[in-house]
Amino acid sequence: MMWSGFAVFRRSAYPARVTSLAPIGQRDRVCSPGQIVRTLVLFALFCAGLMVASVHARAQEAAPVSEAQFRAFVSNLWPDARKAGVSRATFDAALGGLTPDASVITITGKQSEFVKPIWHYINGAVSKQRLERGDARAKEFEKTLARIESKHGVDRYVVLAVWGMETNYGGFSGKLSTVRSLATLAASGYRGTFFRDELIVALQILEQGHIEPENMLGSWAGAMGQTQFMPSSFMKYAVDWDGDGHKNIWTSATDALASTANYLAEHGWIRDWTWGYEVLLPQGFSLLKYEPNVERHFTEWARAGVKIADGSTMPKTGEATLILPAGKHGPAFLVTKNFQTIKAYNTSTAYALGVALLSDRLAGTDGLVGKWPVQERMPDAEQSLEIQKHLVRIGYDIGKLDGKIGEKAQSAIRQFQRKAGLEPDGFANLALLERLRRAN
Ligand SMILES: [Ca+2]
Repeated sequence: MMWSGFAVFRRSAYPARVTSLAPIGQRDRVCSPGQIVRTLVLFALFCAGLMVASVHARAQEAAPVSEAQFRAFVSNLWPDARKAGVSRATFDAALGGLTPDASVITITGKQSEFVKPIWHYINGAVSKQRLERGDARAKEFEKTLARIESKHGVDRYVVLAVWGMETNYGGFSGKLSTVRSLATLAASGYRGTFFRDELIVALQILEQGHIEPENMLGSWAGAMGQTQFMPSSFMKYAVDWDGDGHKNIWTSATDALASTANYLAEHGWIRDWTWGYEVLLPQGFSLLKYEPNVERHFTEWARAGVKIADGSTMPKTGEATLILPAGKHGPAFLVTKNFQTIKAYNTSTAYALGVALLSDRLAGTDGLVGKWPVQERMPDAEQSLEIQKHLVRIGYDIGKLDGKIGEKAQSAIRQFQRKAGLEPDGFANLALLERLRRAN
């Protein structure tokens, strides 16, 4: 559903978001919407697991679209729109007289300039401003959030945190015309038929009368409103909570909150269950024995001496996975399947952890007990690419060679560390790069 990355673009004056990007360290723009397009390559560009692109994604720029091409595209679109149940009146109201938006084409080609470590991203996610605004919104929507939680089974603070991460609790949802953005990308042939298909769904949404064309606004890649749903996600998951007959994720905060809860519930959120916990690992804890990213029963983690950081009792049922997003010297977390469900919104681990930690803070808990290893020397994009190339040379599958260390690369790093007799924490710092160079 969503694309993220928006925040990133915003910085450069583009109000859009693409797949999961996150902005890091900037006032409100921490991340964006997500999921969906996970099949699209963009997400890989924007959100790479633990390192988050902070500026622009390394992407192939879409081809420019002339007005003549755009008009031809619109003419060719009509038969398919009609088959999808779109009336001529709706079609003309949305697309008549429309011109391509060159700024959308430009955004697709922005290059990634650098990557920032996860703690910059997390600090932006739980910034003072975001917590204060979130607390105010929690009060304002207290009763609605409770009812939404009761109906959909999703923790109200997680719903609130997603809203905060996506659009700063409805403060910024993008001001571009969704139809124009999608039509421009589709006319360009960018990413195959993805944007053309989304455009037809956007027209169906207009046909159903949920919103007027001029108010169907969002980010450059088509993520709409306060939930940053792509049209196809809107169709599947949007909810008319306030009962006015319109699924209005643009200007109805309660519709947006309920739609987010419904989205998470439909993606497998386990009712009344947590996303996970910050944990403390005991002295001598062996990552060789208890490798990260392997699911184990909570009781097994307890037997290994792992404790919940705030002193609460480990659950007696259920499974969790250890994640070390900044390696063995950073904070450690046991995450449940609900953490994976947050990733349905945006596939980035950094994003999911941002939502999770923001939700905890909004629920009134203290901040992290563990400290981020801020003194670490971290690789820039070029050095991250070098890390990937070394891993490939050694024979590991790291996914896409893009200078972003994602989950596949981390898995490869853990395998390399294990072979080299190091603790397999999967953390890509400069010490790892030096070790890889010596492994030649
Ligand atoms: Ca409504």
